[in-house]
Amino acid sequence: MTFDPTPFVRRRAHFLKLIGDGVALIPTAPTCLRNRDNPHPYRADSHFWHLTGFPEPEAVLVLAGGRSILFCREKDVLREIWNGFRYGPAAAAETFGFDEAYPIATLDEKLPPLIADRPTLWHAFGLDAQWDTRVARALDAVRAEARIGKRPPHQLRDWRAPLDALRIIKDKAEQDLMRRAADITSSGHARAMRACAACARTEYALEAELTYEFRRHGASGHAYTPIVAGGKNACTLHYVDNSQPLTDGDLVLIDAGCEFAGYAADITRTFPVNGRFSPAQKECYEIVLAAQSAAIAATCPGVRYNVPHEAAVRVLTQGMVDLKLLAGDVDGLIESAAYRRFYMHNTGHWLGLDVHDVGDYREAGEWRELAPGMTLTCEPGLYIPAVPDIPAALHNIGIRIEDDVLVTPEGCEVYTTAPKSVAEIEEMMRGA
Ligand SMILES: [Mn+2]
Repeated sequence: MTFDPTPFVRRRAHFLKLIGDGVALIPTAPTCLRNRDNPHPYRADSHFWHLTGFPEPEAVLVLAGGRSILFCREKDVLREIWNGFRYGPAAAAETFGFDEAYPIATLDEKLPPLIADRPTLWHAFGLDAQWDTRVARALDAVRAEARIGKRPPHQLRDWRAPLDALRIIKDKAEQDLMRRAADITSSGHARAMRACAACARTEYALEAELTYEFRRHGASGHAYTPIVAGGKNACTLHYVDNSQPLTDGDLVLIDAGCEFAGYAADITRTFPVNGRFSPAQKECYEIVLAAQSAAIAATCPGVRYNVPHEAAVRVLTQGMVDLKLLAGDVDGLIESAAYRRFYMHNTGHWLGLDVHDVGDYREAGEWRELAPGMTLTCEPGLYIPAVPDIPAALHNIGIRIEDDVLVTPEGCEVYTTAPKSVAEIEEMMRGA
């Protein structure tokens, strides 16, 4: 499959226009050791990836004067025998559509003339202390040439604000990749349900089913550490040990998503270990499902970000009253935030290259209006602790249902399709 640089070239052109006669310096992520000389699998920085699609470490994108310039590793026959293919500057420029490309070893020498006499330097302060130092050195090198008429940029700005604003709207190419990530993740969750019904009766065995399904469809792996939480573990919101046996009669909550071509999916499903919801489990589940339906129905352009959350909270709070978890009138319980005892998180977040993607949630003090191309999760939940004032049948029930939603001109599109209704889940598990 040949790499198509078109969407990346288009994004760079867009950003170049935005910075005018400024210069932007955008490095990719450093490699990171796991222990001793053994690195974590490499992943590019999301901003750098969004503008380049270039997968190698030790690379920097410079945008200046309408041109995009890559600094990257040189070809190296010996290193390539050990660690694999490198593009090298010439092939990188050709393949990824850069106007110029140079060896990364020449960066410190080439940077001062690139930034000299430009009014604005765009740099992400504090993202990487070593990189901050390197940029400061380049600025000092320009200042040292003041007497021959060179001027350093007199305005320093952070490129994260404008790039985040670009990234929050997903273009067509991104929508296609996110749909693919969602499809793979949906089949991973379906596989975990079938495996649970058939034989896999530990949290880690279900995690393995997800990993298998993600990798065999070409995803690079998990987009974030998966949560496979049986029984009361589901009430620990960020439980990631995934180390326990599953118990017949309990629910199991799985929050997992693959990463495909850099893009995250993020699905949560909750299902009975033995394949049949108990009456109490079903009652709770239907409340969360109704809350999610209300939130998805409220997701459309022009609506403020908090509106789907408030729709979910209303349904959940009514449900808490029906379950006798709370007493009082729904408006009052929402007003006093009493519902937070059983629903303590928000109903969603932006989704994209990062699972908790970039982009402001508020603008000028107001929740932001949704617009076509924005992509967010919808994930209401209900978490009931085992305490004496709560009926025992409800103890340790933790439920979350999460799907990935694209805002469209007409309303929204739900990307994710893993079995979700009680009937769909029970049928999927019966078939196993
Ligand atoms: Mn999520």
